[in-house]
Amino acid sequence: MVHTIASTCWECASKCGSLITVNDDGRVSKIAPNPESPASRGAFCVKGMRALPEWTYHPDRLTHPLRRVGERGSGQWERISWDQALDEIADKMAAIRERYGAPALVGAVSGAAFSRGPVMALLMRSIGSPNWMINQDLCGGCRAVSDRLTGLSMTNGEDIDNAACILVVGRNPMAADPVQWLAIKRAKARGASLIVIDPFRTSAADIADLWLQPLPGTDAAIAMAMMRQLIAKGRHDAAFVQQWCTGFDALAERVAGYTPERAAKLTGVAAADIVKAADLYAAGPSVFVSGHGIDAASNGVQTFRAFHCLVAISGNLDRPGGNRRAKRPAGYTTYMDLLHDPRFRLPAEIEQQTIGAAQYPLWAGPAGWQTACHNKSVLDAILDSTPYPVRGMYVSGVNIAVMYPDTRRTLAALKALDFLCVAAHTMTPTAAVADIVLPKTTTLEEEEVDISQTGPCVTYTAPASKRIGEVRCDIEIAAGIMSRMRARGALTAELLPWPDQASFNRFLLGEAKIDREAMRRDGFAEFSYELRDFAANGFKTPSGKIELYSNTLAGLGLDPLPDHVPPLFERATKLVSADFPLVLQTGQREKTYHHSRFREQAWARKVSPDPTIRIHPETAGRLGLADDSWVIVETEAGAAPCRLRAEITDRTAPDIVTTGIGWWRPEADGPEFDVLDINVNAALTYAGPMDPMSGSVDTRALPCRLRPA
Ligand SMILES: Nc1nc2c(c(=O)[nH]1)N[C@H]1C(S)=C(S)[C@@H](COP(=O)(O)OP(=O)(O)OC[C@H]3O[C@@H](n4cnc5c(=O)[nH]c(N)nc54)[C@H](O)[C@@H]3O)O[C@H]1N2
Ligand SMILES: Nc1nc2c(c(=O)[nH]1)N[C@H]1C(S)=C(S)[C@@H](COP(=O)(O)OP(=O)(O)OC[C@H]3O[C@@H](n4cnc5c(=O)[nH]c(N)nc54)[C@H](O)[C@@H]3O)O[C@H]1N2
Ligand code: SF4
Ligand SMILES: [Mo]
Repeated sequence: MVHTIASTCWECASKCGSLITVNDDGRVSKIAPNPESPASRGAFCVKGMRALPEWTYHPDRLTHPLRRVGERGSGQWERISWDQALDEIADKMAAIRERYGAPALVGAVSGAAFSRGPVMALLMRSIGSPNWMINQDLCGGCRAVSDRLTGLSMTNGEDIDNAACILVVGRNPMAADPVQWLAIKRAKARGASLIVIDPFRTSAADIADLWLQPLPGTDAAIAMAMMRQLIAKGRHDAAFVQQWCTGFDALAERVAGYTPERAAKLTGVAAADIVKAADLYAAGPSVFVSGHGIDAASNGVQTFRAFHCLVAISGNLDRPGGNRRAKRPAGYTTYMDLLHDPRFRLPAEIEQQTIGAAQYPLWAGPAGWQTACHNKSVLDAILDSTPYPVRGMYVSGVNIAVMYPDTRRTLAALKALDFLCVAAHTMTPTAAVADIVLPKTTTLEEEEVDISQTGPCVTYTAPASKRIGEVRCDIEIAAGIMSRMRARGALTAELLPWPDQASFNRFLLGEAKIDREAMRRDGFAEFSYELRDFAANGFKTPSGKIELYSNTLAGLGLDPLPDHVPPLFERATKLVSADFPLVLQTGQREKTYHHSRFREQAWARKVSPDPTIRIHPETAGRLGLADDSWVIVETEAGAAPCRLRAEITDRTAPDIVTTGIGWWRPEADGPEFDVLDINVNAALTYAGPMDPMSGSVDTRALPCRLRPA
């Protein structure tokens, strides 16, 4: 019987409420937004509506395990059974574990916003390896480290609907987050003011009351000057600061040097506009909406520290119309709780061996924010055996060969492994160089329970579609690997006791007072929460307060106060000639794609057929670059160029060029599928400099040059 299920899309972290129509044959025929969802309130996007079902039923979908028969990357495969695949994976992993030690095995996944993150972490820990890697040095690592250091715990809790002023910094919600975009438009319609800080004129900038266009990577100076304005005019929340913050005097002294005029010189934004931004923000309640545009940078933690301190001293933390702290029903275990739960961890002396823990202890290892390892350092370990050899990898939910900078080196590292197993939906450039490829369920075939901080509510994703072929989900694959490693005496601990998603989700829900039947029926369950329960639920910092001045940073020999740190291109041009006169920005999101996903879909390729690079008309004229023509792009530190297609627009500034990410062509020859040609990461370096607090690298503010192809 045709029926409709209320569910939650988790194709991305927005987690929009959905209504899924399922046919007699168990296939999904339609996906629509669920206006009842308290988190998304009817917001949705074309990826969830169209790309996800087309991906699930695509003729190129991988439906059974494959074993490589030819050379690595030769594209020759044979079909094998799950038993054969899992036995072979366990044989190879156990042999590497025996010869080099368990840490020589690494698990790779995209992040911890989805259950596959903690599942990968606990699988690797069970095998005895502390090494699981996620994208965060390229994604939200700076925000997360700052949030934790400062003690805010506020990521994703933006209360846009009750804000009088919305401050959007380095975020393009129109493309990246339809939930935020809809909320911003609702807020504008009721008269809230909107400030956008972005070097590119985004759709949000088009509707903003005030658009500040800074030089890339200089935002901290704006935040510092805004704090100075608030303090100078007595418009900070002195009572809140007195009760809940430490280090205010030191912060006030530091920001005193940031006059609007000085900030104007550092950022290229008019001093009067910085003053206006401070006045609008001070009128509050104000919400800070941040994005990837100020993350993934070698000065990113300091930028976030400046904005996070602004949120704190203005009293906008955990109040209506401000930035809510993370909420959860009592008794519920979040993915983060699980990763940090002592019952599911390895002894500290083993976790201390996490790759990157020595250099980035705030990020990796026993005291790190997410306990994961540092990606770039893992690639080094594969190629140089420092700090020790990494010889085997299990990859699920990340397309390393496309999404990590320096594609040639990344591919060289993957090919240098003794054993590589990749779980994927279609043959990707990462899967193409594997020894074993496993067919993964899509999110339409899986059950997931999570918290949306936007609601806040518990979200429920129903396994709506009948599975295709022999596909399995992450926890089933992990359980299969566990049982075979156990049989080979190759487990260190039993840290993944759930055989399937249903039992895992029951564990997460735990003792929480959530009506499970209603949750399954509605696709979500609201729970009650209290704002400003600071006394009961204090700040997780050494002082138990919000740390404007961080003793943790001081103890590591790092700057305990936020500050402006010059962006890469300013530091770089001091060292080199004017050969690379432009600044390259990468990563601009497209509505049709999620990173490297969905390039196999004809409709998406029709909307967006090629990777584009946005160039100001003056610059294009000077360099003789015609609209729509192919352009060769080289960065100062990158090993090789890539090709992108010119789009001439005055949305970008004359010296700044802006492109997206994630390009490859599934129809091109493997194993590269054009990743060395039209993928911007082929033109980037992964060598650093790295943010000293988070280990993040610059994916923007990169010195570059262009020429006609
Ligand atoms: N459709 C779609 N949605 C997505 C994704 C996707 O691939 N496709 N990816 C998801 C993921 S994982 C992420 S991390 C997010 C990322 O999405 P966002 O957080 O929106 O980040 P970006 O699109 O990288 O950049 C946002 C804005 O930052 C600006 N920017 C660049 N440099 C600077 C700077 O120095 N200062 C300031 N103030 N602004 C700057 C850019 O011009 C851009 O307009 O999107 C998520 N949503
Ligand atoms: N130069 C540059 N590089 C960047 C960025 C940038 O802005 N500039 N952005 C960075 C950011 S913010 C991020 S988050 C990363 C993204 O990098 P990735 O996470 O690698 O991006 P995806 O293309 O989404 O890769 C997901 C892959 O996992 C596979 N997969 C396996 N299991 C699952 C599953 O259960 N669900 C899903 N959905 N997929 C599964 C899919 O087949 C797909 O190939 O890239 C980073 N790289
Ligand atoms: S934004 Fe799109 S892909 Fe992401 S959860 Fe919502 S509908 Fe799904
Ligand atoms: Mo990301």
